[in-house]
Amino acid sequence: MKSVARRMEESLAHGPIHFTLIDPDKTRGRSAGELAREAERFGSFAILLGGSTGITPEKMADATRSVHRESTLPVIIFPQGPESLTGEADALLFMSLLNSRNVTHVIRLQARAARHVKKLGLEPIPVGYLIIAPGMKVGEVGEADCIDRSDHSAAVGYALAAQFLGMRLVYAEAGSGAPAPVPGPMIRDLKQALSIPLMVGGGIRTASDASSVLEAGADAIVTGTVVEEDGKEALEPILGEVRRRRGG
Ligand code: 1GP
Repeated sequence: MKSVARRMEESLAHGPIHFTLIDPDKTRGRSAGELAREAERFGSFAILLGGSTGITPEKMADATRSVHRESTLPVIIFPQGPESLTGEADALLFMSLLNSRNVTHVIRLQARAARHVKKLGLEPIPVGYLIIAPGMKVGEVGEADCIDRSDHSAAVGYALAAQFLGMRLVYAEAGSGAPAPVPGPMIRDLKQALSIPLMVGGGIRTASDASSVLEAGADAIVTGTVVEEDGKEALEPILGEVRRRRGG
C-alpha cells in the first residue's frame, strides 16, 4: 500500500485537493461514514479527523472505522493532543504550531506523542502549522501569536522556515468557523515563496470562498464547519471548484 504522503503527492500533480474535516465529537458513529461517502463521491481527497473538545481515542477509532466501512478515503488524524491518536487511522498530520508562544505546542506535545505514534504504526506527515488571525478556538488553545492578516512577511518567514526544516506541507489556518478565509494576497505570497504544498483552512463556506483561495494558489483546502451547519450537500459546489481546476 502506498503511503498517504505519496498518494497526496501524486494527486497534487493533477491539481488542487480537498480535505473533509470531521469532528468525531460532533459527527458520531455512522454519520461519519455517511459524510465520508458523500465526500468521496464529490471528489474529496481524504478525511481529516479531529476536534478541539471532547476527543477520546475511542471516538477517534469509532469514526475511523465508520469512514473505512463507507469509503476508500484515507483517514488522517488532525491532532489536538495525545488523546487524538488511534492506530485505526492511516496517517496523522505531525504538526508543529510554529507561531505558538508556548513551546509545548511547538515541540513538547510532539516529543510526548512520538513513541506512541511509532508503536501504533501511524504514518506521520510533517506539517508546519501557522495560525492567521482571527485564529478562533485553535488560536486560543494553541496560545498562538496569530499572524496579522496583512503581515505577509511574517507568514512567509514562518512558512519558509517550515520548508527549510524539512516539513512536507505548510498549513495556513484562519481557525475553524472563521468569518473569512486566509486572505488571497497572503496566500499568493506564501505560494510564491514555497516549493512545498500549501494547505489553507478556516472559514471556507462557499464555492466563491473556495475559488478565491484556490485562485490565490492554495494546493489543498480544508472545510469542516460548512457541513455541520448546512449539511453534506454544501460540499458539492466547493468540490466543484476543486474538480474544475483538476480538469474534471
Ligand atoms: C480546521 O480550519 C479548518 O483546521 C476547518 O475550518 O471549520 O471553518 O471549515 P472550518
